[in-house]
Amino acid sequence: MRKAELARKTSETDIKMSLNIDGKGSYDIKTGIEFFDHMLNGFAKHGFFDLKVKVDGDIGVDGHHTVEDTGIVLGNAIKEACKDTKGMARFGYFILPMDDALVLCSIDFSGRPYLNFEANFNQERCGYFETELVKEFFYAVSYSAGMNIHIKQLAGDNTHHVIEAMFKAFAKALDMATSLDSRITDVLSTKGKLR
Ligand SMILES: [Mn+2]
Repeated sequence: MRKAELARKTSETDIKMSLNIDGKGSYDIKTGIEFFDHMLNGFAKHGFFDLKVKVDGDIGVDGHHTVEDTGIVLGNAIKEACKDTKGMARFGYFILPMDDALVLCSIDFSGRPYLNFEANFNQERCGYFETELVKEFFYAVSYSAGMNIHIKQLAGDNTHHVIEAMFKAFAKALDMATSLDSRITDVLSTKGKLR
């Protein structure tokens, strides 16, 4: 089982996380922002990752530090759990529908960070969650995990649906990219090295 257990504490957030890449989709997530919990629950469930997250963040300021720092720790946890890159599929993609919403997510778990994020949200908030933080979250994940992430909204009016489709599309793409393929006997790169 590929697992990671991490803790990160700053003056802004105190985060404890455990991740099992080879899980069954169980989750226990409390970030203090219920909409964000809802998104991470969907990420764990649909990626078949076991994920526990406890965040004590300065949400009295706003959600920025909590969401960004959770992205940093999740990226670090993915990188740590997948430190042995041998046999890993590396690329993953999904186009996920959710009623009106259609979202593409494509990733290369290459060791190189990059985020391309194309979306237009109709709402500034979903509950207490500021929608501009979705991009901050995926930016943090891409940099701390060391992966290319392209996320593109292909359709959708309902902001809740579009964001939820992003988290689920990312989950499916990451599940594919981190899957082990018995045909890959070494590391899937002509350079012979990932990261
Ligand atoms: Mn929902």
